[in-house]
Amino acid sequence: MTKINEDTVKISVIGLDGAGKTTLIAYLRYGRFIDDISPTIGLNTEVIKFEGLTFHIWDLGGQMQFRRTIWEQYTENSKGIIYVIDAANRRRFPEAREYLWKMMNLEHLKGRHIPFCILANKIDLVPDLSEKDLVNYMGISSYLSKDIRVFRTSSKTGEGVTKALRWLSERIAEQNYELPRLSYRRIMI
Ligand code: G3D
Ligand code: MG
Repeated sequence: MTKINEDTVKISVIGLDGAGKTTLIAYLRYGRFIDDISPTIGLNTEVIKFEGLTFHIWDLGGQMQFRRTIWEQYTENSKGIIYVIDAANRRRFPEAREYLWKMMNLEHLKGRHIPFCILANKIDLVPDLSEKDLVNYMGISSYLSKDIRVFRTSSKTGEGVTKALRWLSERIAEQNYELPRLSYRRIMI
C-alpha cells in the first residue's frame, strides 16, 4: 500500500479534447454548469472542496500534442485517475478507447491499484446509453474491477458526478491506510 505522509492526494483528470474535463471541474467548483470554458492548453490545476474534503485536481489538456508527454508524466504521482469520455460522440470512441487502453496499461499505474474512474460524460445528450454499452464500446469488460468503474455523468446537469467522486474518494481511502477516516482529514486530490 502507498504511504501518504502529508494530507495531499493528487487526482488526474484526463480524456480527449472536448470530452468535458474542464466543465466537470467547473461543475465541482461552482456547483453548476459553466458554459463559457475555453479549451485547455497544457494543464490547469484546481483546488476543490467536496463534501468537506479538499481535492487538488489536475486537468490535463486533451489535445493530441499533449497526450503522451503530459498524461504519462502528470499521472505518475496520482492517487486516482478520472478518464472522461464524450459519450455523445461515437465517432471518437475508437480514439477514446485507444487512449484509455494506453493509460490503463501504463507501467506506473498497472498493478498499483490506482482507482480508475471512467466517466461516460454528456449523458444528458444520450440518456439511453448504459454503462454496459460504454464498457462494450471501450472493450474494457475484462478490466473492470473494484478499482476500475464506469459512471454515467453529465457536467451539465450534474447527474452522476457526486456518485463518481464519492466512489473515487472511498477507493483512495481504502488504498491508503493512513486515510481511514476521510471525514476527519483534509485531502488534496
Ligand atoms: P475538455 O476540457 O475535456 O476539453 P470542455 O472539454 O470542458 O472544454 O467541454 C467541451 C464542450 O462540451 C463544451 O461546449 C462544454 O460545454 C460541453 N460539455 C461538457 N460537458 C458536458 C455535458 O455533460 N453535457 C453537455 N451537453 N455538454 C457538455 P462548447 O460548446 O463550449 O464547446
Ligand atoms: Mg479543458
